Amino acid sequence: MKKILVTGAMGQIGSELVRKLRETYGTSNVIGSDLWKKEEVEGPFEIVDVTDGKAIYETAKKHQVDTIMHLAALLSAKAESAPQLAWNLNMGGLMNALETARELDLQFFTPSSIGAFGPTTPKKKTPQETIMRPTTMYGVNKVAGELLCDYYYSRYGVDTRGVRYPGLISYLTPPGGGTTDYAVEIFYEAVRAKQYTSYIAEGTYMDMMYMPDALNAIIKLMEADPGRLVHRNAYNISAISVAPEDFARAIRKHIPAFELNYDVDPVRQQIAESWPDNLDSSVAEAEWGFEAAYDIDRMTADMLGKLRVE
Ligand code: NAD
Ligand code: AKB
Repeated sequence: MKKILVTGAMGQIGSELVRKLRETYGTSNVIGSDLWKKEEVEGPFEIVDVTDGKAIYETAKKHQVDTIMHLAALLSAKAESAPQLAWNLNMGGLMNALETARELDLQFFTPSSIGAFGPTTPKKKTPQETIMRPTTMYGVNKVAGELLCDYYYSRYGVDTRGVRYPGLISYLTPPGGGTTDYAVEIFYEAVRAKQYTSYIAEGTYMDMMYMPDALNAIIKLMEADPGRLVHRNAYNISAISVAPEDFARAIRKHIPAFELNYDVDPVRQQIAESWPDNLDSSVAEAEWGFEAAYDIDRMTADMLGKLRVE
């Protein structure tokens, strides 16, 4: 049985990952942690600032965990408005969490992103191994983070594993300041106002994934036979390659009056244009059996159903 410490557990991924892990491994075996906590959140939880290495170490030791899932980070758009803070949190926090994993011999997961790629990367069917010259602070952090995780594996034998997530779509916790946030907002606004004004331009494709597929991917990767994992940090995974107008088409099948307008934000548009249209996930499929169950229509039906009920 695993015992897992999750950092950044109040965020878009963490809030759902903790629930899913508790369903899988039992409530007492999953310790959430973040800078803050919603009152209603139940189960073991610690306030931990990941820039404080001692705090991560002591929390992991106190709860005798065997795994860290390190999620605390600043996302792409926020990182672009505070690049120094992003470096300190994204790199400093990762280094601290890896050090704890090394010292206590823990399994380690942290997500990379499509943001690790840049404008010179092949845009379509982006290969697992290819040019990685990102032009954002977030991307620089993600590439450096992937290399650091590989280093901790090859130098110290820490069992580090990761995926390059696309933009994630979910209905429980709003996204925390990324370039792909529009892909969540569009569903909330479709239900609330039957219209959405997109800050990403028509025809701009990026990879997206529904949260259940993203969570299943973590569990599958962490449980995979280590002998089969050649790439480790980090695997391309892909589900739905979409532009804003594709979401509008899918939403109109449920809300025919839905209107999509555009008011493009130059900063986030430039970031989006520097990222791939869709990743090739064949290496993840071959090495640990990655698969995505949700296409755009199935995800749209589920998202709208869940948001209408709330
Ligand atoms: P989020 O912004 O929703 O949540 C991040 C959490 O980290 C927040 O709850 C925040 O309070 C916490 N945090 C911030 N500073 C902290 C600190 N100093 N100490 C402890 N906690 C701190 O982010 P998310 O979307 O859940 O992303 C989690 C990870 O997944 C990040 O590494 C992100 O780059 C990666 N990722 C996310 C997506 C996505 O679409 N959500 C896609 C690709 C990769
Ligand atoms: C962001 O837009 O920053 C994230 C990501 C794809 O990494 N959603």
